[in-house]
Amino acid sequence: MTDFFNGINKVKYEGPDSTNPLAFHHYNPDEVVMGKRMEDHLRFAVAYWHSYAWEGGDPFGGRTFDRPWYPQDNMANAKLKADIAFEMFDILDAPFFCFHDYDVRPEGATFAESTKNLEEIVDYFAGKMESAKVKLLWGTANMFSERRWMSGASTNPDPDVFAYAAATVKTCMDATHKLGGQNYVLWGGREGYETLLNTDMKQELDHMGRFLNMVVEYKHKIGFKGTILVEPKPQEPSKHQYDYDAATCYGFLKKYGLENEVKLNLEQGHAILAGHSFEHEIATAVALGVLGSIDMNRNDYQSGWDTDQFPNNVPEVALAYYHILQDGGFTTGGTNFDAKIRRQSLDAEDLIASHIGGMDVCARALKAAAAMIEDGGLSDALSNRYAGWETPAAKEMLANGTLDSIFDRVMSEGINPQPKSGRQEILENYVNRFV
Ligand code: XLS
Ligand code: NI
Ligand code: NI
Repeated sequence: MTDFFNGINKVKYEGPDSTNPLAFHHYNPDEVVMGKRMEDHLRFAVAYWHSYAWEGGDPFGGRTFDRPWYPQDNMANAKLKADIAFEMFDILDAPFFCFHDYDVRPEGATFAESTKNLEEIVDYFAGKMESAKVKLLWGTANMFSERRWMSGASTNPDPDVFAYAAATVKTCMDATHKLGGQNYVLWGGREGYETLLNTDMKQELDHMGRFLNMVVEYKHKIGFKGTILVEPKPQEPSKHQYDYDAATCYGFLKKYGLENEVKLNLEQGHAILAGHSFEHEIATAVALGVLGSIDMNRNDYQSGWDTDQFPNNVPEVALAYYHILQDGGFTTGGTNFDAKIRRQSLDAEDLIASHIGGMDVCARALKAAAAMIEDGGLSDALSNRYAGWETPAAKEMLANGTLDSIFDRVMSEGINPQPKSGRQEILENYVNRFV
């Protein structure tokens, strides 16, 4: 045991009336919601990058945190960081974590050295995971921080960078596989452009499509049973990113023949950056059959960048889980807190409290979503609104109609549609009863 979390005990569920700030007030892992334990519904993950690798810097200033595992450029500190991370997983009773290669190992002077560092830390994780509860929700490669990635990874104009990216993803998929990861994520950090003046978009998209096919081929080759996930984001760090949003990603997967192999990891803040709501992105993925997992956070609505704050808006999160539950819930996916404490939140206690808050908000949201589903008010309203499509004439029109035959029917039957209320306010008031 390190002394980093001295004085902080394992977090327990104490119920909504408890005044203990380091207890769960709503997240009760064993509580059964719609026939399933809350922990098994929500599948929470702690994100290594925000809680341990990020040092509190912003575009205007450097690190604000002071952690015993700094500087992060040597293996001894990487292991200390892992010790403390696993202590935190235990304190939170977190079922999952997620990481990039770059978060967990020091960058080497060469590719071979970086790989050796990664393998050593993966063995270290594997040793810890033998006795720990925590499992790996997903692994990924950071192909955006180092200078070599400045013009993209698989979309880089330089084939040597494409090669470096392919080799990097191989090592990260191997690491994920070895640790029993349930998914592998690709977020295209710099897969996009700064200006079209220097960019051959068609060539870059073709390269990205070929790259993702290689990922899928490798998954099958090594027998990785997890899901390959692409994470949409419209911009930042690039001015424009190819994986703009769920619908754009689906078009990309379709074009490159991957729509049955790859699903999406949707992030609340990225949905907001794309000008959507989170439930819009989730509903789109559900409609297209590609919902995989979520990155739970929240974006500040005033600033135009990815602020990665912990969620605190139950009504918004409830609608997100409503669509997830309607889709049957997560299979390999889960709720990853791709969220960080503010740079003024310096203490170990802040790291714990932020996750408690996020977990409690999601728990309340899940319960509200489940209550709406069990009550059936929204699905009844939908059935009523689309009831006309259940009539034989409507079904026949959809199955066999042509513009000619439909024209004839409109003329002969004198069809004259009568508008009906969309009842939006009544439905909003309904939701308000549950959140
Ligand atoms: C950045 C992304 C990133 C991915 C993993 O905005 O959210 O954190 O989730 O590379
Ligand atoms: Ni993310
Ligand atoms: Ni993000």
